[in-house]
Order: sequence, then C-alpha cells, then structure tokens
Amino acid sequence: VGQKGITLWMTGLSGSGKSTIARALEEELVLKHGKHVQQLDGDNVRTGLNRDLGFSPEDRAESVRRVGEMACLFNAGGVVTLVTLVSPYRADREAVRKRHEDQGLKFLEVFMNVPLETVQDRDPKGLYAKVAAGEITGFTGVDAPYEAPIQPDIDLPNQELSIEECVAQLLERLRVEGVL
Ligand code: GGZ
Repeated sequence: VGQKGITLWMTGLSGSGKSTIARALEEELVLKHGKHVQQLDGDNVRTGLNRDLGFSPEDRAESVRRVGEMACLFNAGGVVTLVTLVSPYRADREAVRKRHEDQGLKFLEVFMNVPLETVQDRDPKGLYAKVAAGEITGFTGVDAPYEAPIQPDIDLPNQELSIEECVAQLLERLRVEGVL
C-alpha cells in the first residue's frame, strides 16, 4: 500500500494568495513530513499543457478540466496535489470534484476568501492597475465573473489569517483526512 494522495483545489481571485499558501504548505509537507507534492498552477500549466487556451469562459472550463484530470492522475499515484487556479466557475469545479469522487479519490475545495478590494489593494503583479487602465479586459472579479464556492470544504479568509495560520489549518485537515 503506497502513500495516500489528495487534491487540494485552491480557488480564488488573482492575488488571493493561492500560490503563496501552496508554496508554504508544500515546503512543510516535503521537509517535515516527507510527502510527495505536486503543485499545478495557472502560470506553469498555461505555458505548456494549456498553451492553446486563453481566458474565455470556454477556455477556462477546458483548462480546469485538463488540470482536474492531471490532478486525478497525481492523486491516484499517492501525491499531495495542490491546484492553484482561479477556476471561477462553480460548474467546472464541481465537475472536477465528481471526477475525483467517481474514482474514489479525495478532493477538497479550498476557498481563498478575500474580497476584491483587498486583492486590488495588494495588486502584487500590477494586473488590477492594468485592468483599471483598460489594458486588460475580461478579468476575473472585475469584468468577468467569479462564482464563490457555496460550501467550500475549507474556507480561508486569508486577509485575517497569516500564511502560517493558513498552512496550519490545511495541515490539520490533512491529518484529519489521514494523509499525514
Ligand atoms: C483572470 C488573468 C486574466 C484574466 C491573465 N482573468 O495573479 P495571476 O495572474 O497569476 O492569476 C491570474 C492568472 C489566472 O490564470 P488561471 O489559469 O488560474 O485562471 S482560470 O482558472 O480562470 O483559467 C492572473 C492571470 O492569470 N490572468 N488574464 N482575464 N486572471
């Protein structure tokens, strides 16, 4: 019997801390727990696997579907799979959950619950400024929809929590799930 895999599907607005929290969690999991971890991030999949996809609703759906399938494969191989995609559409996320459940794979939806105003203030990549200047259109949360999870498995109001607190909460949940 190999290691137990799981998919943590982190959804939220650009700048909500998905990648930052995932990186910090990965470090803990690898260094302190010896786990195999794979992060699947919008940035890294969009240069390769999803290089043919843009940000239309159809392309986002296809991106989420493909990354969802990748996540199933890693998960089935015993990897703690950290997905960090905006994944703005509820139906797309639910389809990925279903694919996991159909294969008996653990799947947790993690909502990076940060208000638009907060991410606009943070604006780590200057993207919201570009949106405001009209240089980018169809941007999630501003002029493209973000459908927040109604019943996320884990709700992380991370403007109130430190990175360490978010990581601690996720680690605790992985313990409860029997992954650690
Ligand atoms: C949202 C966009 C857009 C538009 C470029 N809308 O901070 P970031 O830069 O790294 O996070 C955003 C990332 C979103 O890619 P995803 O693959 O995660 O999105 S989705 O799941 O919706 O397909 C942002 C950047 O790409 N970006 N244009 N129009 N985010």
